[in-house]
Amino acid sequence: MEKKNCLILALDVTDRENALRIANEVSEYVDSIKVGYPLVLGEGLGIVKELAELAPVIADFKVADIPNTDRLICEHVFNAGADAIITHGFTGRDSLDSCVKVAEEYDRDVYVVTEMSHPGGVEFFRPVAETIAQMAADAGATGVVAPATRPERVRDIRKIIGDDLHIISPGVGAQGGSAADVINAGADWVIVGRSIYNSDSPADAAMRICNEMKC
Ligand code: FNU
Repeated sequence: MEKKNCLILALDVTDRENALRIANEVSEYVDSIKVGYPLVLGEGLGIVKELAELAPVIADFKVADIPNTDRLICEHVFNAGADAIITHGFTGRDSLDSCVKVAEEYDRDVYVVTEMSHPGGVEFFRPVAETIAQMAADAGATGVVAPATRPERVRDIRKIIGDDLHIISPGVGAQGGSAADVINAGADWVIVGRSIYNSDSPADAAMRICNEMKC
């Protein structure tokens, strides 16, 4: 993904019409559009191809299965036109290796969740986040997902993965995180959903976040 605005739109609306309207309105401000279960379960995987005409698509399926199932999921998602996939890491190195292998075959990207951004994200992830980050680096992932709600954790994770891997960071706005703070802590991109798609003017909301980050 090319870094222009350091902003990724989390497009968690559930219908095609709204999704395409919002994506069109904000496309000049975002480097990528992240889709997940809400939109894909609502409209089907075909929505990925339509959105990919506006910006590269990250498929946030938090893949978490055995290597063979992970492989099948990644193949489907990349064939559908996604540029990148988000996977979990707690399933272990063999599962992650399977996703990275498919991504290499398709020349696409893999991001691994280290510690989630919501309050419950500390319960089980906190003790293993650094180990997962190290595994992501060892496995040759493109980058990791780390919480904008805890910039100090983004700093910790950056120390582990070094400068080669990217950090994409959700939790800005609706979850309480600040875009500027987490970019200063070492994130490459912020991921923002509700603060943009629930705004009366998604384009203005996206522009304000870009101005705040001065990326
Ligand atoms: P918004 N997301 C997240 N925290 O919020 N993929 C994580 O730790 C994580 C994620 C996603 O709060 C979440 O599913 F790994 O409305 C949603 O799509 O700005 C987006 O990031 C945040 O949306």
